Amino acid sequence: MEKIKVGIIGTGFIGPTHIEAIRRLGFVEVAGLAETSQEMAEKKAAELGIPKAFGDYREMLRDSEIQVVHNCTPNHLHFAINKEIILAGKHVVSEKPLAMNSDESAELLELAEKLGVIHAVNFNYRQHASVQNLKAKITEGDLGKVNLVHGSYLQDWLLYETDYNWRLAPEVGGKSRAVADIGSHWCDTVQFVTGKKIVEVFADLATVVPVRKKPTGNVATFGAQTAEDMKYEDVPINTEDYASVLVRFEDGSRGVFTVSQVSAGRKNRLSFEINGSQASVFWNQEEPEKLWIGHRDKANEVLLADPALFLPEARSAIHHPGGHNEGWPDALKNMMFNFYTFVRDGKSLKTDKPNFATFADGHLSMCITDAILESNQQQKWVKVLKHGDGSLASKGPAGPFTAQL
Ligand code: SOE
Repeated sequence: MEKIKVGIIGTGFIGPTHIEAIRRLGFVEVAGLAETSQEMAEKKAAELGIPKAFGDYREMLRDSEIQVVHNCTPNHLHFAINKEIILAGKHVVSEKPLAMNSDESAELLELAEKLGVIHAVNFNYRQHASVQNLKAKITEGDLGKVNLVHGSYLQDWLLYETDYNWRLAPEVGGKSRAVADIGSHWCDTVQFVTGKKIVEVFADLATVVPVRKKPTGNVATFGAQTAEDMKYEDVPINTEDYASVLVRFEDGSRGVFTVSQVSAGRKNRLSFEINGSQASVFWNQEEPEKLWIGHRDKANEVLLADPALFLPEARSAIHHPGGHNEGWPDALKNMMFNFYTFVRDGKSLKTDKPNFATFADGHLSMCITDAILESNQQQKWVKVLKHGDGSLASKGPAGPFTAQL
């Protein structure tokens, strides 16, 4: 059988992780990549062993061999490039956030549905084997009624005033930083496991480091700075390093989460606790094989990920026997596997239920972010509205992308 042919736009931090996950599938081939210049594209294609290099992503969109395109560019380019991918009739996997605001994400969702392409947004944390198993457990009623959901997503890669990255500039990263970048993952994961949508928020945001020292060169996400980068200019920062958000779910249940990119020692700690009427659970992305299960009338348990102990619905998400721990790259591989089997099997989002986050989830995430920003500004509860009239009126194409992911 012919392999599905894929093109990747952007090869900073996240693009190569997509490429690696795709290559583990076996039935999908990364046929091309696009970068900011022909020279850069050829250099990256040689490094990553990809046959076709494009200095202009639009040329790649015109290549009839390419069936699916991954948008791994910086945030400010997501909307326009996603739109062009859809208009080129290709299936699309986009990095989050889908766009710069929920009007734009509404437009993308409507366009993708109209043109019938398969659309996915890379909310990868829901693809961890233990998270898939937890969803099945909650659906079976193991926790009873879910009453409370709380947790945090903490990182430390922006702790120092000398830490700088394109995500800090609102015109590139967007008007929300910590909420859009990592709060979006927390919300997606807990909405996925509980099966309940967040409908109202009350937020408090803060910029802990108000002025940063920007190196004169580009710094990739999680990238260490070298001696050559040591020339700085002072820049004022007006996106949040920190947020705490009270949330209400559609059935009236409550929750709260904190996000921070300035918490020393916390590298990529997405964690949540769910308290149900019969039992509780706690999960932490940095130790993804463990699910703590809390009881009132008997000893608490830790369920170590093990196919023999998982519910049948979650077994396809775990690939090794218990104790052979799986982690972040494996969750990303599950995301790609679920997307590409959907494409390979000729399924349609109109009739089949996907096991990956679609542009509908990406749009919901944008609506939550918009509501959080409004709540912080107005210091009151704000409803998560699916706003955006979805008008397909054209916004101009993206132009060349210049920042590094
Ligand atoms: C940076 O905060 C980042 O790379 C996010 O952009 C990713 O979505 C998250 O998975 C890890 O951290």
